Amino acid sequence: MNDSLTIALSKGRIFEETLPLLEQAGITPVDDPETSRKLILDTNQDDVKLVIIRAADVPTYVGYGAADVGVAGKDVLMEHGGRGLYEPLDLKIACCRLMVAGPLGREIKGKRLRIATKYVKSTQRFYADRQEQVEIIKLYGSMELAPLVGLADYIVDVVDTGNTLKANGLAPLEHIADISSRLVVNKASMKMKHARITGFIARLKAACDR
Ligand code: PRT
Ligand code: MG
Repeated sequence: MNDSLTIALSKGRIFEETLPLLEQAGITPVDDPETSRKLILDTNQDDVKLVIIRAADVPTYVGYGAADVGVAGKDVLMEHGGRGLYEPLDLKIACCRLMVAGPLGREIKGKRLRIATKYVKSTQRFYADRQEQVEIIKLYGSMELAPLVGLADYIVDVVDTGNTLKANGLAPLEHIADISSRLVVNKASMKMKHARITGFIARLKAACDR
């Protein structure tokens, strides 16, 4: 049986923070994705490959089985819904908070709030739970700009240090969820490559607990 392992990762903070965990699990990439143009990276193990994709695409690749496992932020998983995926391990990396943010001290009363975000589903759920009607404007990035130019009253975005908000005259206002990155596993791979994948999960878990 083919027991190869394909691991989906995104460039940037997830790659950087997953790398030490992979190394402790015995997997070292041969190329550096920040300098290589390759989208499929070889590792020190012949039958282990890394595929480098956009953060928001990781659940899709793993859900369809194009990668066996992957690392994705909980923010991304909450939007995706998790179809076809197991989420066996909190890697406790790339930690941040999903927040409502906006200008301090602005009184908005008597009208329907406009919220700009790329996290449409999480935003819908948050305001629905509070039985508040809001208008959600879908953006793909630079959410901080929206309240500055009158596109929206507030934004929903992930916040780490809060420096980006502050630099734009905004502040975190309401906490929606604590976010960290999770290992996700394709459900069919888990069945077909059970020993391989449970072994991989156990080694990653040991690395996280260290
Ligand atoms: O950047 P790109 O458009 O390619 O994709 P992406 O933004 O989805 O990927 P990436 O690599 O930026 O983020 C991957 C994952 O890292 C996210 O899904 C989160 O789970 C997690 N994470 C942790 C963060 C942050 N911290 C974070 N600070 N993702 C984004 N940010 C943004 C934040 O929104 C702000 O604009 O980084 C900026 C700096 O944050 P402050 O608060 O430290 O100023
Ligand atoms: Mg980003």
